[in-house]
Amino acid sequence: MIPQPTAQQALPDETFTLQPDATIGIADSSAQPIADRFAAQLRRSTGFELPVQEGTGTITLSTDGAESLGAEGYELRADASGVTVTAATTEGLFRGVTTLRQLLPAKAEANSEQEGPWEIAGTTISDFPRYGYRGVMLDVSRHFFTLDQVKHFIDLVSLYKINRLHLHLSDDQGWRIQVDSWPRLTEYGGSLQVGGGTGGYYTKTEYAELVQYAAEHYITVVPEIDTPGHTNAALASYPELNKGDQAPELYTETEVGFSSFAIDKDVTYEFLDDVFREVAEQTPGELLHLGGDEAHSTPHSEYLAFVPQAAELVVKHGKRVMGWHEIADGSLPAGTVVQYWGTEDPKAQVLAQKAVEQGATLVLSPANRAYLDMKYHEETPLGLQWAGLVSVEQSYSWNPATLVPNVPASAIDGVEAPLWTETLDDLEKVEFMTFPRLPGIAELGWSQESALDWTTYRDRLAEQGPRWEVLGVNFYRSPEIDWR
Ligand code: IFG
Repeated sequence: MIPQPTAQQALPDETFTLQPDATIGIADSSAQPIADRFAAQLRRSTGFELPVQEGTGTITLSTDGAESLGAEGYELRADASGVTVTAATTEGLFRGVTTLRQLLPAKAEANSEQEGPWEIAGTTISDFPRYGYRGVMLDVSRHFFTLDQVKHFIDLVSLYKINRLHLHLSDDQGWRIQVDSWPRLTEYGGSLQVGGGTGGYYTKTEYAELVQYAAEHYITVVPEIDTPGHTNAALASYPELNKGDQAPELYTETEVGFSSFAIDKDVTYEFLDDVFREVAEQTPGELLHLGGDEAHSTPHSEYLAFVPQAAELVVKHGKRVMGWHEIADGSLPAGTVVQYWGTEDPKAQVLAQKAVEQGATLVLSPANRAYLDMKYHEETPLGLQWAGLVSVEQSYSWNPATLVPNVPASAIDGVEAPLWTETLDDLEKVEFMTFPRLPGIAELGWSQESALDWTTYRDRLAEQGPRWEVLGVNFYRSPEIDWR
């Protein structure tokens, strides 16, 4: 089981077996969508009818209990008489059903009918997450990923109780989200991608469908519009955004730090006001990420003047600011979340401490631990290695509570694993770099500190292999793990 539940007891001599006449009971209609999605999956793999009905069933999903376990908590019991999942909210129920999926044999994930038996060893679980922010980031700018590809990614990461999807929607190589008031951002700025191939972008309809699909998996989308650097796609689309009113060419290489908004031009803030307004309107979540990283072509004094102005525009449109840790050098509005992407580099740690001193909280994405685009080892054919080689063990063996020195544990909102896509242009490559490291980051975000132990974790990770094979996940079979 990954993430390890907070409390789990085996019920020896008790085994639950799903029979062909099994039913799924829901205490009230709020559980219907979760029950329907779960039943549909089990019907495919077992061939059983599995009707969903009001009231109790062989498997009963109810949302009238477990209040003490919080919004994402749940209780689960499986014994010879059946399975019950109880939560105070549908989000908690979804987390409990996610656990139930892992208690069933891996073949329960199959898209075609499999032989039984469908057994679960008797157990009781009482579970809730350590951190509220358990994220993954997909860079859809360097290489564009379609709505269906992102949906598939959401299916996979939701298996590990990930609850935030940070979409890196703009960068030097491509602008990926429709902005009605500045249409050339996508028509022109979204037309290419790294390597010079055809890019792409999400229309507002597609983006709404993406946000909805994530919400059905109890994942909140955190959109990022990277500023004031990583802006070549926008600068190429509108000459007036440039200091000298000259638009650069579209860019399809992979250098960083060469682009900057014109900090002292009013049009820059008119532009961001429009962009943040339109993005905020499509964002049910409370966070809007304004980037802030690698602004090497923005004079630092101008950067310090820019951040509060950009942040003010995010707040104006009803969102809380999120940004990479460089923004902490400037003054931040209340409620800001600073994303730490440092390694052990003291300068980055100082910025994280500055963030906390001014009341911000932290999401931890240490590049030498959580960057899923880092190579596993020297021979990994994909990915980068500027932050070092990140083995499966390296990505798991760290403690979010103590990673950044001299900040209180209460300042940590959680963790996020970024997947930058300079070298990744299809789902197979995305899966190869994401699995098997993402589940470990998800565990660091969900499980109690006492559960974090590499020697036992690696055995639990090995048990995920058969599940990924059934699901067709192109995971890296790291020699660090004794795959089943
Ligand atoms: N740093 C850049 C990313 C990406 C990354 C690749 C951040 C915050 C290196 N910024 O990470 O755009 O290029 O590993």
